[in-house]
Amino acid sequence: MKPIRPLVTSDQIESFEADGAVVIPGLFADWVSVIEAGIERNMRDPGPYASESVSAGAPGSFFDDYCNWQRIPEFREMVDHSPAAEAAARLMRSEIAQFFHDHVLVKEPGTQKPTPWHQDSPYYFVDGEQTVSFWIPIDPVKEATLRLIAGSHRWPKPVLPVRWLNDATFYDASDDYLPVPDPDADLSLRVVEWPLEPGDAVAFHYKTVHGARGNLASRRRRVLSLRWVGDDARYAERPGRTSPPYPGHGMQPGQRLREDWFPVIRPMTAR
Ligand SMILES: O=C(O)CCC(=O)C(=O)O
Repeated sequence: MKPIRPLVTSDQIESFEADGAVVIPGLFADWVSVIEAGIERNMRDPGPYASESVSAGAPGSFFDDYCNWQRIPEFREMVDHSPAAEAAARLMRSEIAQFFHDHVLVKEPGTQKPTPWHQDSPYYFVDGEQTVSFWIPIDPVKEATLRLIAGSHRWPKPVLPVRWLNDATFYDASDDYLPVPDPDADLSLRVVEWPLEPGDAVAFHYKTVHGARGNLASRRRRVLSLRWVGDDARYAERPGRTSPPYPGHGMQPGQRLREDWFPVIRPMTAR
């Protein structure tokens, strides 16, 4: 009998805790066609938050859209039935995996636009140490892969969030943040990045600083990110409209995210 391999090994959990990021080869290998169909449906029928981050006249396209899982059946399937919830709970060492949102990120061939270095948590209305996103490419990626600054999830202050289109400050109040780092110039920062195959995943903490190069390859770079929180996550206010905004959510600082909008999955085998 073949031994049963755990979804996420102890070594992977320890790397995730130490670096704020870890690669999990093949985690979604059986889900590539589902994700592909979902991305295609999403791009054919974008939602209200769909956005293009390449300026008019510049080469290529960087499409992103999020919060579509309730209307895109393939994404709902990923939330309910893929290994994501169980792997998230294990990585966060959490009883629960609560789904925050889906995010599609497609860089067409010939796109020079890099994804700016950023942390996700300053854009989000959630605080907590138990957080994880899975960045799942469905095309092979090398240079256009996700790049992350190891250990940045433990930095003492958040990094200034910026707008992807033009690098403008995301909130008016910008004093409480560290400047956006440039790890290609500051060699004291250690960048981790991996060439990936379709269905591999990079799991990373919401506070891990990350970015990506443009896509100068001859093939598309289609990615689905699935974002989760754990037991300690609480609603937090930010100095302006967050991304995603979720208008009318009605939550107060310190409350858990409402379960009717952010479903809680209790993976039976997670601990
Ligand atoms: O795909 C990219 O270029 C950036 C992805 C990202 O920022 C994320 O998934 O949080």
